[in-house]
Amino acid sequence: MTAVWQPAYIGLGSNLMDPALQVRKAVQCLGALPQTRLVTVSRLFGSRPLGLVTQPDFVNAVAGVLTRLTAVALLQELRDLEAQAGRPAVHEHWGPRVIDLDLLVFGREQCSSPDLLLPHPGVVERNFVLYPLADIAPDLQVPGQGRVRELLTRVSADGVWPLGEARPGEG
Ligand code: PH2
Ligand code: MG
Ligand code: MG
Repeated sequence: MTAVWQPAYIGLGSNLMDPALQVRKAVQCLGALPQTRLVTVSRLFGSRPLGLVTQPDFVNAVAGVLTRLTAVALLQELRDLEAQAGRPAVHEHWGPRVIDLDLLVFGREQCSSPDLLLPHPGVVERNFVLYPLADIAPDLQVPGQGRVRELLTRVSADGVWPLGEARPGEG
């Protein structure tokens, strides 16, 4: 455990077994993690699957927490939550999943060990990460990458939409 409280951002994704419910349940679980406080949660977004195209649409969101855990300890907690939610330890790469919890940003840490990449490479590449992140932290400086609102201008808005609003192209 580190002595100071660190802000961390966690990406949530699901495309199986009532994805919106899976994401909401996972958010509740984040709020119950040891040495951790849930601070803020983005809206839920629908998103077209990246990777295998023959899988259901995803629901994605991002949560912001304050934690006294280390990045490695928090990552382990996220893996435990994934397993509790019924996600098999071995699954198809880029395939469908009940819940995916990715540690996106942890304080100002930058790390590229085989186990832990910080910031998560998906932050700058994936609109289904950046749109929810911009919902709660547009001014966040992603270590080594830039400010969220600027990163957002580099990705397309294609295939990501706030849930509850009409899907683009559907009027
Ligand atoms: N996660 C994946 C693979 N593809 N596509 C969307 N839209 N959202 C995701 O969270 C996602 C994905 C693997 O983690
Ligand atoms: Mg992921
Ligand atoms: Mg993951």
